Amino acid sequence: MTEMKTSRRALLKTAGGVSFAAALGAPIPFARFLAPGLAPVALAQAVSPAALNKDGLTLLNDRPINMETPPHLLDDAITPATRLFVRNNGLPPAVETVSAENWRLAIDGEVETPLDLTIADLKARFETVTLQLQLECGGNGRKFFKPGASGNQWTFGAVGCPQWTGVRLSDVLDAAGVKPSAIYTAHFGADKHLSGDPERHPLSRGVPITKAMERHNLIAWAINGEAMPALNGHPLRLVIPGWPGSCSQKWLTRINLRDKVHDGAKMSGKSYRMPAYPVAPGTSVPDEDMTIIHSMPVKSLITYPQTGVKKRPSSAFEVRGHAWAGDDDVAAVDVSIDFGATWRSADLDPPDNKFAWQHWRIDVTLPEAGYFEIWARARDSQGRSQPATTPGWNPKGYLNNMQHRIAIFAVL
Ligand SMILES: Nc1nc2c(c(=O)[nH]1)N[C@H]1C(S)=C(S)[C@@H](COP(=O)(O)O)O[C@H]1N2
Ligand SMILES: [Mo]
Repeated sequence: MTEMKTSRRALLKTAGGVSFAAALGAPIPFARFLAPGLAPVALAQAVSPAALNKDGLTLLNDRPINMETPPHLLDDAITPATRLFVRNNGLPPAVETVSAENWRLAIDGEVETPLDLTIADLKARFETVTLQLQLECGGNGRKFFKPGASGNQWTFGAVGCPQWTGVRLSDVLDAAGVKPSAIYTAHFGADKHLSGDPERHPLSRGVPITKAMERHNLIAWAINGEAMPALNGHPLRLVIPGWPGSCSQKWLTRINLRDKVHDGAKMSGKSYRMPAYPVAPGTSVPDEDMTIIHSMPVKSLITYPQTGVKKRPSSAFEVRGHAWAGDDDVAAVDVSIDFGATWRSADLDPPDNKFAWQHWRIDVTLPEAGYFEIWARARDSQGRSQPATTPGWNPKGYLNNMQHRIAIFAVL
């Protein structure tokens, strides 16, 4: 009976984790009759992106909360926290239960000395670094695969590149003493499984130890110099740039080093895995033929102008955006205004630091009045470039790095 009450109570919460009663500022005498999943109408606005301090994002799902950013709102060189997408697999810890002062991070498993650290310990014992690091969901672009895959129907906006402040994951692992037997990390966070079952994790992924020791991975507590938004992992998260966002555990409480590939939630089956060989769209692929995604592929976004706007023919305007390439660098960005028949290369900046996205710009003139599209195509340092349409179909719709196209009307 008590157990039923607890899980029932867990359901009586906003998607942000606050209890309905607390959010309303009033008890709910008939709470026992409120159907699971039915939010009080007085809170109907509470799940709007603006109410969650997310500026202009598109809400894809509110339990769990998932929001993406329209490309033109990603025009800043450094993504503002208010415009960083949100991808939750479960229910974030209730805001009132999160205290940065009391937060603990455990480092255990295949280490010489297990550590139990507060955020103050992290700041005192390790060098604080600030890096601009890209974060992209492995399912970004899922919407465009045919046949479609279940899951959030991300278009282009499950990506961002803010500045993160924290300590290097490798420094912390070094302090714990990585045993030669450690081959994989396992990450754990304080969010809850949607079922309310405390034994189940919504997400627990990891990376090979060689990737974990890469010097740009951070255990971060700040975005752009400020505390992270609750939905993006406050007070502590991992940032493992270049790999699927799911490797970057939010509300980080524990990193366990393992002597085998981690088998936590969403590590196995079809999750964050690709067929080991190309398959025809719609193929049912046996689990044993699925391999774990490592680096994300090369990709670019046009962040200015906004799709659909009007421009004057025969007068130049700037087109700009960003490009990134997982573990690699971007070597070139080309732009086409004639549906891919001809391409011109854009000016491309080097990254601010390794794993920051790279800005590009080009002046474009539309020759006459009418409908045009602007296409952008990035190429990485290994010569791989973005396909015009969806790349290799896969059961869960990952790694769609097709070119971004925008519509422009040239009007006299
Ligand atoms: N604890 C926890 N960490 C998590 C997730 C989650 O559901 N729970 N989602 C992951 C996924 S799939 C992505 S893409 C990124 C998204 O980070 P963001 O919400 O800050 O944009 O967080 C990752 N870290
Ligand atoms: Mo993700």
